Amino acid sequence: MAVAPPRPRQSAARAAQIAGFYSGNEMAALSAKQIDFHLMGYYPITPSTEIAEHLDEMKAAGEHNIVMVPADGEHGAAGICYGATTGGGRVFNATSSQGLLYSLEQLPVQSGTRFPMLLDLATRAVSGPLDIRGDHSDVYFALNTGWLIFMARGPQAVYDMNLIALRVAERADVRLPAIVAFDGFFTSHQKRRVSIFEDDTTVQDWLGPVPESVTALDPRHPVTIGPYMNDPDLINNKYQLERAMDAAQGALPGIIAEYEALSGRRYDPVDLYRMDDAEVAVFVINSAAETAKDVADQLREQGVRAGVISPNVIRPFPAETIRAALRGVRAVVLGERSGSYGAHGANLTHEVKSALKDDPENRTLCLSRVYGLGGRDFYAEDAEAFFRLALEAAECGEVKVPFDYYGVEPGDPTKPPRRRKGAPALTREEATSGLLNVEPGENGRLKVDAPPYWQLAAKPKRVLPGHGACPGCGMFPALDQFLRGIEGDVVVLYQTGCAMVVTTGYPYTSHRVSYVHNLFQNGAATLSGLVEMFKERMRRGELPSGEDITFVMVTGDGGMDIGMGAAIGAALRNHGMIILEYDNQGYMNTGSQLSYSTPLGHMTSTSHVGPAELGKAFHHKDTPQIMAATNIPYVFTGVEGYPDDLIAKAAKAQWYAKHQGTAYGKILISCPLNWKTEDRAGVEIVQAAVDSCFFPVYEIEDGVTHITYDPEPIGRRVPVGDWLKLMGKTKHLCKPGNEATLTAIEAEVERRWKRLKAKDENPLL
Ligand SMILES: Cc1ncc(C[n+]2csc(CCOP(=O)(O)OP(=O)(O)O)c2C)c(N)n1
Ligand code: SF4
Ligand SMILES: [Mg+2]
Repeated sequence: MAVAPPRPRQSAARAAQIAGFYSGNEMAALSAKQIDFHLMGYYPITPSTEIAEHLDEMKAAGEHNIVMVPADGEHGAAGICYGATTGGGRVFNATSSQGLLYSLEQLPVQSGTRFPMLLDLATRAVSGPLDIRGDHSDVYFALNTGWLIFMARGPQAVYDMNLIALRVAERADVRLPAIVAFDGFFTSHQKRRVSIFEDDTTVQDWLGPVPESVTALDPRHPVTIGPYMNDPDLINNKYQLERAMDAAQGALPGIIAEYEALSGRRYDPVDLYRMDDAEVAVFVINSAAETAKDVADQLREQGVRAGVISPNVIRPFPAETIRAALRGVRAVVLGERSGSYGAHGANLTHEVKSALKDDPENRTLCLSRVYGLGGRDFYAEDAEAFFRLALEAAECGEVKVPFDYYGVEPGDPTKPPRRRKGAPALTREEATSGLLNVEPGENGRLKVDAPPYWQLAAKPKRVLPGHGACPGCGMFPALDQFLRGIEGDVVVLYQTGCAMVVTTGYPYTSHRVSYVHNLFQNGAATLSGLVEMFKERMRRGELPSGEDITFVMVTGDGGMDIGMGAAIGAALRNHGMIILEYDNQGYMNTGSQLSYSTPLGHMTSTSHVGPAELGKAFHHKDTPQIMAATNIPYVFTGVEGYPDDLIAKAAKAQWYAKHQGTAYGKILISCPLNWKTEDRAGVEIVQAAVDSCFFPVYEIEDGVTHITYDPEPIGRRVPVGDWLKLMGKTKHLCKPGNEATLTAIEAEVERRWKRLKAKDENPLL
């Protein structure tokens, strides 16, 4: 295939623009489309997820050709992006919060080997506890990674900064990756009147061709990227990185001026508002700065010479400009949306203070305040309170409280999350029906003696009703069935996902048993630690003798993507615990993005259906078979429609967890909201998934496979299309023109089913 020669960069003159009404995420996606990145590696996380969603939608409509690679987690996404940059093209990623932290160790790898790319960060509070709203605690973790960091205070700035950042990043004397950070929800989701360049070519001409550099894709000129490097080269490498930051700082004014000529918009590294004669100032970043500016105007009307300092770039840190701006200021409040716990001020406080230290004539009093964590709003009265603090210090000539948190209450440590009234902790007697008996049987299989399901109905639920799941959701009916098959005390760990989100909104909890949350990349490791602590404390006699706890991890299918490594690790170590996956075929609590368990062709918010894309591009993950390959004693699948089967499997899982090691099970559950079905249709759809053999119901005990429900001999097998036609997300697969995808799904289902049957028939397989 012929490759079109890159367009040369043209001289800048004001280019045609069109007005629109877009959010920060939309502007991020639009700029990415216009830049025409070669590749985007991504993993969904609120509030940045929409960026990949918008780009996928545009791709399905045939509006761009960016290769969109859905990663198995942000660490994977960062690796995909890094690898792609070593191939010499333009690369894009978007993330937030824990996503940035999960990829953190890759960031210095990339800056240290000097491969530029663009990462959009819709900022969000770092967990834990988990909070999806915006602060700057995530971007602060990137301060030491060697990435350029631009701050964008509104949707327009997101677009503009993306173009400016990439120009700086790709300069031959810089060659550093860049982050453009904007406030989660406030900027990422709120729409504003904005302008974008009318022609994509304006953007591409502004950037020019991808600069020639080291590439791993030129076999005639082989290169060694990332050699093992020791003293003295490593320190020299870092010194060069520091010089690259200097080069970026030096290049910024020229690039900003060029961009102003092209767009009419100017972004100085530090936004100085009415600072010329200011005697008091507030230093805040991003959207809060706009609020502070309004308040500065009001104070000026009252005769107070107030000003606002707000950096648009924090790496490289514009120390000199800030130093100059504060020279005549009597007091400044340095407001930061992040803590640096134990450091007596967050990071930029110390950077501003150290900038001032280099000016022997500076007498500015500095007050440092952490504000707005976890998305706590910053209103005009808050900005005014900051100015009043500065005024007070200026008037009395001293800083009484140099560092504090703003807008907090001490809280009451005696108030843990509450169960709803009338739902005390379960007693062991209540949790034990006494009706279930499991013992070793013949042929290496356990024998379960269980009553019919209805007899267990009297057993109290471990998860209380009244949680926030959607109407018709299959999650809790199936979980409840499973948990009824478990006798005695249970401790649960829920990974991040719908089941966690809808049951534990602080200060309430729906759990009647002890519950631990960890993010879904690491729940299995966390629970394995708890299991071992239980065993050790029992051994030391620190817990009451006879204490007997079954440990159950509840995870979504997405948790078995990003958390696969942790799950496999726990399984290989064979801890006595149950990993229970509820599979709703996507990342549902974050808005229905594809997971690796989403089947081929299914429509999600990152696998759209359109002229250029037909849903998810690859087959669903066979997680039970992967877990079986770890040789754990018990693996099973199940559905709510076969309660006796599911309860027997729960009882077996408990026995294996107690006596032999890890048990893993996958339950297919309906998600009416994102499967786009009637609320009541779940049981029928799941039954069709089972009867079409898409979701076989089976168990693997001690490595031997047993199909526990076979639709074929009883004449219930249905074509895969009969299942797919029941859901809004798959109806397109049954329409003329899409036969190839339907055939591919049928073939894969058949291949897996035949292999399973062979295993069922031959214990050695
Ligand atoms: C490191 C990290 N990346 C991404 C997220 C965002 N996130 C939380 S839950 C979730 C999807 C969970 O999917 P699944 O496990 O299938 O559960 P479901 O929502 O479908 O119940 C995502 C993407 C996060 N919290 N942390
Ligand atoms: S999004 Fe789906 S899985 Fe999540 S609560 Fe709603 S119906 Fe249930
Ligand atoms: Mg899911």
